[in-house]
Amino acid sequence: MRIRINPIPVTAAIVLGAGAFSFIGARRADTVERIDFSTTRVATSPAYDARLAPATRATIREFIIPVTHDTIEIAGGVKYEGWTFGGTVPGPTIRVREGDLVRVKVVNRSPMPHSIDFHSARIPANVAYRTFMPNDTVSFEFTARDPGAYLVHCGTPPVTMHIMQGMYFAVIVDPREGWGTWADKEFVIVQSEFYAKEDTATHRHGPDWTAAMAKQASQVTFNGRAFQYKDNPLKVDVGDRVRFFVVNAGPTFRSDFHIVGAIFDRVYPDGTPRHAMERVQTWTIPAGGGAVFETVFSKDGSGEGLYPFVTHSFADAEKGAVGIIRVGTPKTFAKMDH
Ligand SMILES: [Cu+2]
Repeated sequence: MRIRINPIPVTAAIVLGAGAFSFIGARRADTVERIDFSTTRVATSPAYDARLAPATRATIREFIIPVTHDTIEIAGGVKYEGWTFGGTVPGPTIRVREGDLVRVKVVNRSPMPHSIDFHSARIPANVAYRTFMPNDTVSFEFTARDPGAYLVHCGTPPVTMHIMQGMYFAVIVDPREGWGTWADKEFVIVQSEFYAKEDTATHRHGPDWTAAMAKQASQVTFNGRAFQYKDNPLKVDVGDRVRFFVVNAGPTFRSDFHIVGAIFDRVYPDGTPRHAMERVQTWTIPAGGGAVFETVFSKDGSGEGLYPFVTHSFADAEKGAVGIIRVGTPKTFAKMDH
């Protein structure tokens, strides 16, 4: 049981890292961490930075999330007029621990109404997830009771449009006692699809509603840009145990997550340790769902080399949902054709 001692007023906006975490006997004081998405941008060049840092030891988490309309790159050289949380697609990953108090303030800095929907919260949707106007804000808080890998998205109708425009990111809620296994590297991967059509005058791309209703995606991506990890592989070392937090934003397609040349030692559907499965080749994540995958690139197994990760729904992989994991520094083959 968590016991609060001398809680710090949230209005003080104190940002404390792990070094400032204090113990008093077996009890700990609440510490507050405030993260503003407008100043915490994820690097998107040369690829969206999929590496995931551990959660800090703060127990009260405040997030300020601006909604913006921004130009994003959904494939090499393909500029798209998107809608975002925090200026990137996907927005930054929120990582907290089971039991943390999560405070959210969303600021609408766009010219049209939007909203936010946290799948990780148990909360009255009509209040927290209401649509709000330009220059307005919405604030709510919830206790992260349920460990998992969750989707956050805009829920303003038509929801398909707001998601296909780029309004989503991942929330990771670590189990209170951890995942039970050590991970040398952790990555977050958000699958989503775009329905883009080009404005022939500006060469910029915008949404194709007819294509979206016909489920005719133009790109299917990992972390918002087609094929980006084919050109810029995720790098791990030989012997690493690697944990992937995979969230499927959709809006419509499923994700059949698979690593060519590896077998998942563990899969946690929904990212819940209670759902643990062992020795899995492929696992399907529904639109609006998430899962945690673990594998070991051991020397006597999936050792040094290149390992494509895909959605095994291969028509979608052909449209961009394929990347490479580079284990060690393989010299025998420089390219993979998957
Ligand atoms: Cu929206």
